[in-house]
Amino acid sequence: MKKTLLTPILLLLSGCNITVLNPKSDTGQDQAFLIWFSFSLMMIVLVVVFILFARFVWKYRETSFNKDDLPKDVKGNKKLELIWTLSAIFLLVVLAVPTIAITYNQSPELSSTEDKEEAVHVNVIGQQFYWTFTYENGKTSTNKLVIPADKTVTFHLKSKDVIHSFWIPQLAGKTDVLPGKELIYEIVNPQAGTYEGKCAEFCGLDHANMQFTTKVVSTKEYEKWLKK
Ligand SMILES: [Cu+2]
Repeated sequence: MKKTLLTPILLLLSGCNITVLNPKSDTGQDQAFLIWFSFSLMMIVLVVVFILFARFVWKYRETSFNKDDLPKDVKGNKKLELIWTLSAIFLLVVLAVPTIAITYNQSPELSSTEDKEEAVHVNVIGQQFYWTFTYENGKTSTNKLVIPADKTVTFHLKSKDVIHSFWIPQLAGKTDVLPGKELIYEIVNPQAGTYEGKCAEFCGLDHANMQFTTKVVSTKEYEKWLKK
C-alpha cells in the first residue's frame, strides 16, 4: 500500500525543482517552519475528524436491533457547542502566534533595525522578460544575481512594465514586483551555493523563460566580484 502510493508521488515531485521545503536561508527556514506547523495542525484536525467520523458511522449504523431508531437530538447541548467553538478558536490562536511573529519579523518596514547598516542592498528591476540587478557600487548584471552569504540582503524591487514576482524558492518566498511602486524584501543569512530564481507571476508570452541564477558566495568573493 505504502509503496504504491509513494512511487507516483516521488515521480511527480522529482519532476520539479522547487525545493521550498529544503530552505537555505534563515528567512526560508522560518517560512518552511510555518508550512510544516500549519500542515501539522491541519493534520491533527483531519485525523480527529476522520476517527470520530468512522466511529460514529460504525456506532450508529443500522442493525436489526436499532432499526428505525433516531439518534438523540444534540441541539442546544451547551457542553458540546462550547467544545467545538473553543477548540476552533484555540487552534486559530495557536496558528496566529508564530504566523504573526514571523511575518512581522520578516517585514523590513516593521522589524527592528539592528543589522540594517550591515545589510547589502541590491536594486532589482523586472521587465519582460529578464531581470537586472544593480549593486551598491553601480555594477549591474542581467539574469545573474550574486549575493554574499550569512548577511542580510535587502532587495529593492521595481518593474518597468507589468507585474512580475521575484522568487528564489530555496531562499525565500515570492514577492510582487510592481510598476510604479518599490517593494522591499529581505533575505537573511543565505547559505553559499547556486540557486535558481524565477518570475512567479504570469507576465506575458515569454514568462516561463524569465529566470535567473543566484550565486551566494563568501563576502570576500562577493567584494572581488563587485570590483570586476
Ligand atoms: Cu515576469
